[in-house]
Amino acid sequence: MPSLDPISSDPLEQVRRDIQTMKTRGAGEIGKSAVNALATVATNYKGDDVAALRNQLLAAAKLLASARPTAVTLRNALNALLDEAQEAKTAEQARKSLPKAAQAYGKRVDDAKQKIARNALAYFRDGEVVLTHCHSTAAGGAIAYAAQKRKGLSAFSTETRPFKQGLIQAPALAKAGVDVTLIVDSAVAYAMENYGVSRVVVGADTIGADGSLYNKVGTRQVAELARRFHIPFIVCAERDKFSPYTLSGEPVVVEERAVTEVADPASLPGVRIKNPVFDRTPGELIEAIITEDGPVKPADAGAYVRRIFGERKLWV
Ligand code: RI2
Repeated sequence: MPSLDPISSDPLEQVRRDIQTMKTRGAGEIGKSAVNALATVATNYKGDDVAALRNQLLAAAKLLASARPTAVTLRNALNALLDEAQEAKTAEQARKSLPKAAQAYGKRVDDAKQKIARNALAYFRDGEVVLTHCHSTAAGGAIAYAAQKRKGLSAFSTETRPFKQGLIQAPALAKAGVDVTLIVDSAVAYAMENYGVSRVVVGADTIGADGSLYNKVGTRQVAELARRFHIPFIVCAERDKFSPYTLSGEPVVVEERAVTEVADPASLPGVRIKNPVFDRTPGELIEAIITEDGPVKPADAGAYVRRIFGERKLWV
């Protein structure tokens, strides 16, 4: 991981830093903060040269896109705002339209999560015992909604080492009224065998055109175990989690973060540490990806990505 810059007085740099250090985290929230940052670049621009403003926006978007490499939401969100800047005929128009577009983007993401929760309901029965991994607002929202509509639903939330997002997910589920139990990541097989887990629900950082899922490291292990125990595995993800870059075969970059998130290297002389924070789950282990447009089968992911993003320009 690149070394951290000192606290910056530049608001754009601060947004980048907050994303990189995971003060702002969760793919959807990262996208929202990025569009708001670009809107601020536009409103802070005092000149009347729209081309110069567009160049500033592109440079800002490239800087923000570098903050975290895996969740495609970040680049999808930036591309949407850069499209908007392209539409503006004057700098004044861009100053007005970008904040509106950023606000609309945030609303679209929030609305999408509500639709996903409704679309996912068909996958939950009364008495369902759900297991989830990491903190995903899309997956968490679907579980919370199902708990309202289905009798006796309960959930297991993994701790999610090393960043422990399970300590965000579990209390968020409890707050939403879900009967939730926290387990360590290595207890997943035990929970599947002994606690009656009947469905796995996770979020997504990126979904490739081949239907593979990039999500918090450990998701693949959960999916493999779910297959072993014949437990269906679904993903809750807005459109923006699908990657148009993968249509041309561009590989998804898996972020490796500072090893100090895992352990203090000084306390482990002679030991090398690695910290990949996402992994790839092949589509064959996934029953369906629940989007705001309804369920998408992994085998249909390519057609879906083409339909949503086919003609869009990839600015960053
Ligand atoms: P929502 C998170 O990544 C998790 O991997 C989670 O599944 C994904 O973002 C999606 O989150 P991180 O930022 O957009 O914690 O569903 O590394 O909230």
